[in-house]
Amino acid sequence: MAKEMTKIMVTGSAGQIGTELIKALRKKYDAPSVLATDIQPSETVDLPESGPFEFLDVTKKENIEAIVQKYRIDTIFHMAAILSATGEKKPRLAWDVNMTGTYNILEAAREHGMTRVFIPSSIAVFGPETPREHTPQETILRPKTMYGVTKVAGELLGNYYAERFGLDVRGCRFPGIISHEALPGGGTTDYAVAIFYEAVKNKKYSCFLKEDTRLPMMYMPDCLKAIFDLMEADSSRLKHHADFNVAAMSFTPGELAAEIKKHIPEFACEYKPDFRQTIAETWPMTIDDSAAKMEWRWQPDYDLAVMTKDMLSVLSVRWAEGRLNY
Ligand code: VAH
Repeated sequence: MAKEMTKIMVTGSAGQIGTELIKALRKKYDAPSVLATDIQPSETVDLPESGPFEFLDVTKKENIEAIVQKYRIDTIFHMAAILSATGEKKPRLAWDVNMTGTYNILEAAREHGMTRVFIPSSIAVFGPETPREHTPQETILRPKTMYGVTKVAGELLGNYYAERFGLDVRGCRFPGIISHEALPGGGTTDYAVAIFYEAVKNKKYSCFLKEDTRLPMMYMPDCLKAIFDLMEADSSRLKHHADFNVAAMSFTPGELAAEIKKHIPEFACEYKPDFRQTIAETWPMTIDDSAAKMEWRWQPDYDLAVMTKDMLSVLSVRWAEGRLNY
């Protein structure tokens, strides 16, 4: 009988995915059994009051141990990470949080015989030597960012714990994620979040990537669907562990701007590439996610048109009600 996910902990709960993962987990599981944690103190974290919160610095093993014992955690969604752009400005911080943090989480899960651990990976594991069109599941992983280095190492560590210790570690290589809850947090793909806020508020945006920079992207509801589908998949069907390619759509800033203009005709976008252009050009343009489709029936629901309509409708209402907070 597969062990159940009953006492759940989410790290990085104030982050872009964590913010919405907490709400989705508390909706699906028993809310008091879903513990939100983050390095930001509770008073600064806009988390739903529907469940427990603890301050957690994942680089401190003793911090994790105390919380895991206090709440008898059996499942961890380890979302705490420093993303690509911030990681290039603060590589030591990215290494400490992404590597020491992930090692500490895996060790705690192993020592406590936990049911399952989710560790997100990223298309940032790929580099300029990787085929950029229809990037394969098995291919060259030579990233050119510290974030990418930590994500490759995180996948390898997760796979090691799965094969050496039998720990049920699962993870996806997420593309850029777009959402209307948490504000952009230091990612190279975050232009695709900021552009919506700027379009609603100012009807214009200055993009830090070139107009024709194609990147794989995914709307938050599909990101959450991938996490739930993978974590609830029958383990006997899984041949991979912590490194599934997943895809939903691929677009350029120019294509996204054109889609926004269908709803806001006066919207204007200019392009002023910065250091993040160099990062983006080392990443894939499209992804082959056939392994995820085969092993756990992955299937996205949102494309560029549907996502754009949804993002603009949510943010326009928030702007009209004076709640945009951007
Ligand atoms: C970043 N949003 O830009 C993250 C993501 C594929 C990129 O991992 O760093």
